[in-house]
Amino acid sequence: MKIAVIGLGYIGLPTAAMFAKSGIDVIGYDVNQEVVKALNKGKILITEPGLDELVKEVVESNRLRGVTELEESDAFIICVPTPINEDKTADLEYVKNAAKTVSKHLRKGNAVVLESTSPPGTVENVVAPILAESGLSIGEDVYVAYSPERVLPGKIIQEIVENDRVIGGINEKSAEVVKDIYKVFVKGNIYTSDSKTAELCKLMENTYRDVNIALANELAIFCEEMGINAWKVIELANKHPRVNIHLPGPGVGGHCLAVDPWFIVEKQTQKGIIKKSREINDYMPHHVFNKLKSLLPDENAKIAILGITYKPNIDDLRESPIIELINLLIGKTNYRLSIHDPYAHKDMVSFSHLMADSIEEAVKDADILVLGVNHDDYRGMDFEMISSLMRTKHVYDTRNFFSEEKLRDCGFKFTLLGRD
Ligand code: SAJ
Repeated sequence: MKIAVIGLGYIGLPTAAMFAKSGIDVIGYDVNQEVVKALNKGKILITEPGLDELVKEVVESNRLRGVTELEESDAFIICVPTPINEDKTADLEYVKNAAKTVSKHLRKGNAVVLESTSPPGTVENVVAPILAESGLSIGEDVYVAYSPERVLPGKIIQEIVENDRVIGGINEKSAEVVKDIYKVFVKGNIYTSDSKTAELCKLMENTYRDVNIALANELAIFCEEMGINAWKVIELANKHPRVNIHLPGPGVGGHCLAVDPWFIVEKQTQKGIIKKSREINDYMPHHVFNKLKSLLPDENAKIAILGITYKPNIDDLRESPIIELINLLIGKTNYRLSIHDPYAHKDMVSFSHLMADSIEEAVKDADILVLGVNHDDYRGMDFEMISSLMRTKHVYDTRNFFSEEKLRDCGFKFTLLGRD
């Protein structure tokens, strides 16, 4: 069997490598020649724990190779991005282009799988008609299915194998054929359904989290008005066996939770809680911005921000709420800013001149330290030393991460999102 993976990003590359590791002949196709060139040297241009070793191994054993022209294969797996347009609808250009490329190489008996997160109906109404241009009968000559990725960035190698998987076929035969393909490396259960159900299932997984986090954020804002600790409320409420409230914070980032719910909203005639939740979560950086302004009435103040990625211990800045906060501070105020993040490199941001090389440099002469993301690197920080460097000893914790007691012992004022 030979498998072609189209799109060698965070999902395509590990998928290609996993099939290759299972002994299958795999080609990886990407429109970006740099990615293909690197792959053929056994190298990757993204950061994901364990992926570099895995790719090196399968490239060296000639199981995986990068191509700039797609070739005939038995199965084609499309893993291209689905960005979001200005008007919050899905941009399906990459999916359409990938499907067009595949349709030129299709033969009877092939399978085509879409993994890209897409609005319900994409496989049936967008991908299948393009594949039909090959002249083959979709569902009979060519098996077509949707199979969403569910992996958590930072844990992809483990989760791609262990997580349960949903495969939604354009018909039953397609679902069964594609299930047999993924069986070679997936250890989790594989469930089959139709393609629209699988598409919406993927979107609802992330929407469930987004709505739940919006609930926590609404609670946080309410608790700040009431002087109640939202984190404590959630901790205690979650002792109930059927309650699982997520955590509040400065907003929701990443290319999944902050985007996928919109792919449902775009198809809804009656908008409701899903759209509202997106708005609540998108408001959170503004909430933190307003809080900072109220804490620091003098715009000569210096703000040190620690942690800017969209979640802890990864280098991904996509949709990061802290970047949004920084842009608000730069665009609308005259505060002096100093920013630190052990994962974000200077060349990844537009405000590289504000990036400090160390925590010490960031907090020097600052009037407030804002914790944006709870990276492990910030555990056990030496607050005695930090207090000697700051001009005003004040910490604003947006993640309930630091020990308030320890900070107060070092003479800090402590402000907690969701309480103060
Ligand atoms: N966040 C909160 N409160 C919480 C949990 C998260 O504010 O209680 C924030 C985080 O700080 C972050 C954002 O939400 O900014 C998203 O983080 P995440 O860890 O929830 O999710 P992602 O976007 O990294 O990955 C999600 C995962 N989906 C689910 O857990 C349902 C992953 O399994 C999916 O594969 C991925 O989206 C995707 O590609 O769709």
